[in-house]
Amino acid sequence: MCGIVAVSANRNVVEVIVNGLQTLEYRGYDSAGIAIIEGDHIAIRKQAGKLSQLKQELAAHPVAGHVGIGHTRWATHGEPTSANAHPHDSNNAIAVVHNGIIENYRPLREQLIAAGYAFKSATDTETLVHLIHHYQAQGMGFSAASHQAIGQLEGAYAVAITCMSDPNRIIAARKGSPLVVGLGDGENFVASDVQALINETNQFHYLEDGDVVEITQDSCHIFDAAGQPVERELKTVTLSSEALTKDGYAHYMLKEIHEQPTAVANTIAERLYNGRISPYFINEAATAILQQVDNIHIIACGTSYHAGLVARYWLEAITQIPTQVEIASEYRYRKPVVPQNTLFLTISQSGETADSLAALRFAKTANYLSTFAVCNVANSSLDRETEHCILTHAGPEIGVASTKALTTQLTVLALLTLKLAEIKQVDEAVRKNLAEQLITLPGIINQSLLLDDQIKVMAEKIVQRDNALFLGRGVHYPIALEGALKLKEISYIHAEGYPAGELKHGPLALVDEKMPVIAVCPNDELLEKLESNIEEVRARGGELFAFVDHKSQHGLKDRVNHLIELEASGSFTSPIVFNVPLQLLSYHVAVLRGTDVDQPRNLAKSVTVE
Ligand code: HGA
Repeated sequence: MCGIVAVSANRNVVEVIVNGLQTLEYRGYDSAGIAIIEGDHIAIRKQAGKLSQLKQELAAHPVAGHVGIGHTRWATHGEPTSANAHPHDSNNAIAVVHNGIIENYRPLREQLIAAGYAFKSATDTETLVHLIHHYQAQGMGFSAASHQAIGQLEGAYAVAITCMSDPNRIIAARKGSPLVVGLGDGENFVASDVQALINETNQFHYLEDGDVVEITQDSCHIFDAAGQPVERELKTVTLSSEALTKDGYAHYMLKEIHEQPTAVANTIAERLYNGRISPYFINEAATAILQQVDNIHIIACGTSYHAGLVARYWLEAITQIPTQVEIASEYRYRKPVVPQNTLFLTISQSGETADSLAALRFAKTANYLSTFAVCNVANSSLDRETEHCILTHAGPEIGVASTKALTTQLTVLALLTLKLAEIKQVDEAVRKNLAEQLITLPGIINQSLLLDDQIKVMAEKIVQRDNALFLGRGVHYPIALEGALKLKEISYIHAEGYPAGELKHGPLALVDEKMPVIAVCPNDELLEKLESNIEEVRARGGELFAFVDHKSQHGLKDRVNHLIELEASGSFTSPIVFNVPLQLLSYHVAVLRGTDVDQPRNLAKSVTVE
């Protein structure tokens, strides 16, 4: 959350910074700003609202210069106003952009106010810029003052700093929030992720926690947490800038929903061969660990947590390995008991989710057999810090509401289940059937996408409602949770997901003719039970929407108000298939309500604060 771009070059850097911020808007979009060294002063432009507001401001009041920093914000401290937008400056001598939370900002702020500094914002960030100024005023150079001030910060941060007295240099640092350094020819860059710079360079250093970097047009020096010069590997990143466009779709979310057949096929490719998991899936060391696993703890947040919940049903039913799933922000602050031979597994699209990373860091100190992760971003903090990372091959996901990332997470978790099934010597015919279901999955998802017109009609029935209930049973219960989350996130309709059997224990009281109830009804051993739960809703006048397998012998046709039949899949991959029409349903409801589908209010994609 919050995106940072900083550039030192021999050309005007304003456009490079603004273009970089555009790709980082997924990280936060409540305000944006830029600071450019312009002759004898630092020119700052900042605006509340999206980057488009800043662009208008820049068109009205242009700036130009060879060195600058930029920021797109997701507020944690102080409202999303222009005053609280970054960059923050101290006496127009130093300017700072920051992603994260400075936890000790209150005492620092009080000390600085006592020393005579006047604060212009309510942010935690402003303390850093005055602190650097304070040390400079005592005679330190830009570099020494910045290192000194950064060393005093507690909490999480990625920062970039520019300074009038050393106008070619940018100093940046990270601890807990992501930051990469891009190297160009006569120009160097810093950004929150590689996407922001991919039009400028493909050469990147991934900074480690505690690193401080100093760049000028023609130099780049990295220092570790102890202040010692350090080399970080230079990586060549192959990411096409086309992957970051909407490709003709109205929204990134819609494009990403439609990319799912390909994303799943890419995630399976080379990992499944002749009905067996191939050595390309995980290496021998990881396989050796899986051979010892007696328990699994899955820790994640949001949509990734729902992926974990589905995996628990698969892992326990197919491999009989006891599996617990927990929300990372809860797990990290309790004292979990870790039985012998327990595998820690965390799931995160970005690989930068602060709570999941903290859980991983705790797990590395606890009695776990090993740490595994499922993640979409190679070289992310999670990828680098976990012992074994299995990448999803979803490609960049820009829409804040996760779609193809979840589908590919589930695909990886299904492959992992199959791998463990091989290790546990589950019957070969069973395993073959699971593998076949995975192979046919992209085609079946494609069929679900063809239901779009029917789903749009359903969306029109829901668009005026204030609340909705999503029901599922068994492995489809997490899909009901995810359906509700998606609707909340992008349409702002209050929605809850429930295991259908739980209705009578409370939520049934909410049901009347104004309550849409959306039921996920696959053709499985719980279908009859679910039908009874649906009857309970019908008897109370709730408006029923059902998604069913088209081959099932359900008796729902005359008992629900709206019914959509899906191409039948096997029971293993069924939760993945049923999730797709729910994504489309939320999407169409949100479009009809006129919300900002790709950038819903109050949210951001990569949640790098706790
Ligand atoms: N704490 C700073 C930065 C916010 C942030 O990184 N959000 O993810 C602020 O509120 O401005």
